[in-house]
Amino acid sequence: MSDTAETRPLSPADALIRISQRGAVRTLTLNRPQALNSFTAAMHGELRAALDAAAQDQTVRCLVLTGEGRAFSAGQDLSDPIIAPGPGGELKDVGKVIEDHYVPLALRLRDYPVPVIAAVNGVAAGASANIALLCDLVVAARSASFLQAFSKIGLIPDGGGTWLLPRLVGRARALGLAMLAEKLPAEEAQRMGLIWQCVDDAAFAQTVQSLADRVASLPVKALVATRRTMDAAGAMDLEAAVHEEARVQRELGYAADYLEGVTAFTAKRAAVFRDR
Ligand code: T3D
Repeated sequence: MSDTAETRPLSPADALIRISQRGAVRTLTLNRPQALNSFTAAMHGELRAALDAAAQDQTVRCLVLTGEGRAFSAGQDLSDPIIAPGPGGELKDVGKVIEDHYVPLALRLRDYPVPVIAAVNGVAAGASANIALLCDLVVAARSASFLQAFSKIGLIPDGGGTWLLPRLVGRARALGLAMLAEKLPAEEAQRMGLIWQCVDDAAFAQTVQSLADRVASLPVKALVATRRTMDAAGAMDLEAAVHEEARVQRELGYAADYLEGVTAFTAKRAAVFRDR
């Protein structure tokens, strides 16, 4: 993808989820900067629709999730009527909010048909930190941070956090992050293996764009199968995992991308992958 490829807006500029496309890269921008892009029911609804639309559009080969303004997202909007206590202090069903909104979002990202990059432009807190960490590649600006804010309000990590954090950084660090709820700077997040890359703020936009273009040019069907097979292997012993690898390789070995990859290698030319 050349640097001059045009970015096409696919939503109104004031949508809660701003949608744009550049080449084969679809970008979804969480767009409630006045409340640090925290999630309301309405924003969840727009995100679900935007994810469905991108999944169905065969021109999309990589998805980028990012935030407008100085935050990636501050998690659940704590003043949204779905969650905020009533005027007399009546409590709402928090479990229902998680089941209705965050469970489908986490599972959608786990099963997404193209690779997903989280471009963490600023603080990512609460469920949004874990939604970002569930993406396939997490790139953060150096000024960004990750905050497991839950213990501050008497909750546990959600958005997949209890499953993901110990797997990414081990039990000791996962418990430290979750219990102490301290902001983890992006640089430290990269150092401990929580994210793929931390980049200087000045280079952030260009790094995300180049990475997304590169991912879109790779055999995305195989990349998605890699994610799925690695996730499944976590619940298997080695014997089951190597058999599963054989099963997936058999499937990919009959796909057009494999033929193209081998043909291009033999001909000493760049491969052009098209499968999805
Ligand atoms: O019941 C449930 O919550 C169930 C759902 C669970 C899933 C979750 O995500 S739980 C975790 C929810 N999120 C949080 O607890 C994070 C709350 N926010 C913060 O801790 C801080 O805002 C940040 C560390 C993210 C950023 O701090 P700072 O100092 O840079 O910004 P700020 O001044 O705190 O926030 C700026 C504005 O955004 C402010 O509004 P104002 O005063 O300018 O009108 C603030 O109220 C608003 N804001 C930030 N986070 C949220 C929020 N508004 C609503 N909900 C938020 N989560």
